[in-house]
Amino acid sequence: MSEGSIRTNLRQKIVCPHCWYEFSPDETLWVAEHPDLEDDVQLVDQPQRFLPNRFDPVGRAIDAGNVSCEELACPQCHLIVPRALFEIVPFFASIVGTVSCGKTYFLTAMTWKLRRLLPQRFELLFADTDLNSNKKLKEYERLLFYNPESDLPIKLRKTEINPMGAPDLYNQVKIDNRPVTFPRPFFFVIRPQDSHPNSHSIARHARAICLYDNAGEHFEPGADTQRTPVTRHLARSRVVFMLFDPTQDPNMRAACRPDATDPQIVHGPVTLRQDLVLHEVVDRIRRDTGLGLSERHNRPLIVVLTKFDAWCHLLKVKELREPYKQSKSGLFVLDLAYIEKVSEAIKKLLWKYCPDFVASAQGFAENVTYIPVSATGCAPGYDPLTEEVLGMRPSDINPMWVEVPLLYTLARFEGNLIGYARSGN
Ligand SMILES: Nc1nc2c(ncn2[C@@H]2O[C@H](COP(=O)(O)OP(=O)(O)OP(=O)(O)O)[C@@H](O)[C@H]2O)c(=O)[nH]1
Ligand SMILES: [Mg+2]
Ligand SMILES: [Zn+2]
Repeated sequence: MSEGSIRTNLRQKIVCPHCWYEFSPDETLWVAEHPDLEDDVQLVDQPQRFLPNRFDPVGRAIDAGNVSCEELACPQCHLIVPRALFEIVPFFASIVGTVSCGKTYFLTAMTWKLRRLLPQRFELLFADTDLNSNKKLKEYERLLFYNPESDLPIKLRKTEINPMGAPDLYNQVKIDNRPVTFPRPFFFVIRPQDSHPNSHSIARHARAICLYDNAGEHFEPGADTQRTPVTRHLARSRVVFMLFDPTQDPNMRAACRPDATDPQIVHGPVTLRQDLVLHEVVDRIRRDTGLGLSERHNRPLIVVLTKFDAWCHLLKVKELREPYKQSKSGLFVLDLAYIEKVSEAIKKLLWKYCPDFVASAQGFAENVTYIPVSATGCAPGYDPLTEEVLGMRPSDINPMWVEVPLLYTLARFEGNLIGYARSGN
């Protein structure tokens, strides 16, 4: 995308959200539009990518069939890079955790909530970068939150690990003639609306958010390789959301049991080593960023405790109040004092049951915050005959605090999109 190209306000360096290659705008490939220009050399059933030397009057590249083109692609992996990433500061976020800890439910509930809350309370737009992104996530949002059959229990599928079985979750490309599998990111833009105090400088304040929904197996030792670099976003991420599921921890489960009704605690419990996932993630970040063993990561680590509805009695509260306050201007700000008070209480609780996990988290990152969330606000059903944990009825779903991990990170660490108040309760 060199002279005569479509935009003038391009970022100097772009990071590909698929393969992590960093490139300059003039290395950008375009996607051919002419129907004869099929079969890209690195991708299956995709139009050719090309480095343009001709542009039309509005700056679109012209392909070898004389057709003006729209889409842009990465010079290394050839996958399409949304235009937003050429103009807006990227914000990569990693969601990490064991199998079944609640990553996909959390991601779905978070994006659903942010779409509504950000315009209503914060004068911010939260939107898909284009119509094609986020198909899978929108389907999940539809099933949980816009389902006309709201009394029929629904269960989101486990995140598939076989790329052949889930083309909507993975991209397979050839790089240097070798097949490589990348997880498909989800893309959103957050930007100030007209009435936001920073609406005059959208380019500086907006963020292009890239999120990844890995399968829990991807965090097992040996799962991230040159051919399957499925978690390399960790090194680029502005924040790591380390999901911790108290129902998978035997000590917390035992403490919960007297008052619990959730089948994940009462029946057929699953115990998984969440400390090992944290160690693996820390090792990968140290390896890919060159962070020394005695150094602490300078990006925030948010320990997100999932399924709060199932263990809230351990904290002796049933519900968390909304962590927002309305400022004099009418705009809402984040109540940091309250979020940090809750974080301290959760840290204390976790320390009681899993001191090794807390010590590892604190030893890894300079900023660690503990945030409880519930993606569903209710327990899944249970079939005693098959001993299977079932789904939830959409009409019972009522998420709690799912948006708080991202809003807290943006407010504290990412410029002036979201205001916050620290004092008082
Ligand atoms: N009680 C309760 N259960 C939840 C909640 N969120 C998820 N679950 C249950 O946890 C199970 C696993 O959730 P997923 O989001 O699919 O887990 P995951 O981390 O994506 O798992 P993988 O895709 O296998 O890595 C679901 O089937 C739900 O029954 C919640 O907020 N509360
Ligand atoms: Mg999943
Ligand atoms: Zn790439």
